[in-house]
Amino acid sequence: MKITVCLTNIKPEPWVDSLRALLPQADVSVWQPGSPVADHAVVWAPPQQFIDEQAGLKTLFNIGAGVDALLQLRLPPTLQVVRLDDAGMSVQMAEYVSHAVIRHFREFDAYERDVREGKWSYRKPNLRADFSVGVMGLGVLGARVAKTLQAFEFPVNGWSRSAKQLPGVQCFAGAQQLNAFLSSSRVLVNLLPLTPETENVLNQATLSQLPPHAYLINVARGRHLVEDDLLALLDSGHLVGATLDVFRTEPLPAGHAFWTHPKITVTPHTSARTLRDESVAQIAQKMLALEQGRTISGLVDPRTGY
Ligand code: NDP
Ligand code: OXD
Repeated sequence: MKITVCLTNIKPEPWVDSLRALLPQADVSVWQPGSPVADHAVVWAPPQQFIDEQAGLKTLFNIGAGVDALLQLRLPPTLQVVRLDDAGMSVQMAEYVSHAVIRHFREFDAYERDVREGKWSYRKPNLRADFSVGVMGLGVLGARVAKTLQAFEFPVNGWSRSAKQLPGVQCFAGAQQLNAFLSSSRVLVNLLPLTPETENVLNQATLSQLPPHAYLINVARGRHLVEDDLLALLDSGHLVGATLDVFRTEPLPAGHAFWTHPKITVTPHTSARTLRDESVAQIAQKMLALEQGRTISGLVDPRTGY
């Protein structure tokens, strides 16, 4: 089995070493222009030249959960794309989102401000029953986030494409139930994949359906959010704040309004990082399964884009 590794802006050698350790029978190398065609590839943001030269490649293993950037390339119809299936990301996402929800619910920013000013002041506690959290996307990451938030006894809603039943979660599905989902979610968490259907889904019309004083947490992709619509809704007071991990342009450009906005918390696309050991273990197992003719999870459906 021949494996090629093509990672843009990531050092490939540690990935090659880990793959060699787990698959000693395989021929693993770093892709260079003109490299021979491999059976499988491990990729992050490969150039179109890589796809064009590797005609005949069977599988692209993306070292992330989101495949939106890969699907922008011209891919041969026979090439299978496989995304990371958790591989240690869901627990990180659950930590990040729980932190953001609890920080907002318990008003820790306000307490920190008061303490900096030497004030020993109590705030009236928020009621958990008024803090329903709506999770958009109930896949690998969204389902884990929904489950974790229930441990803190927040009412949890979920929205997905197909109808679902998750214990303790009020589930909504499809475009026809989007407004009902939004109007019952005081905190909105976006964990959708970026597809033609979901691009710009966080906009003036949808965010206005949230109850007054709602809060947004976007941890999926920057292109889900219409940035000016968020700013306008924060100015009007309909939304009281946002935690944003992903942006239309990354890194977030210097001087962008989000950097210093008093109601916005920014993190540098770090809510759930790819963990090399877990990812290589998952990818190696899946390569062996494919070589033995077994089916694997995490295959991307080119028709839905995720
Ligand atoms: P999954 O593919 O497991 O889940 C996607 C979910 O979104 C599914 O529940 C799916 O519905 C739902 N969905 C897709 N399209 C629509 C639609 N049009 N309307 C309603 N629901 C829809 O993905 P993951 O949970 O693994 O990852 C989600 C995203 O998180 C990734 O695509 C990536 O963009 C982002 N991400 C961000 C990271 C970060 O560090 N910021 C790290 C990792 C991922 P159904 O179940 O019915 O198919
Ligand atoms: C991913 C990401 O999609 O890190 O895995 O954003």
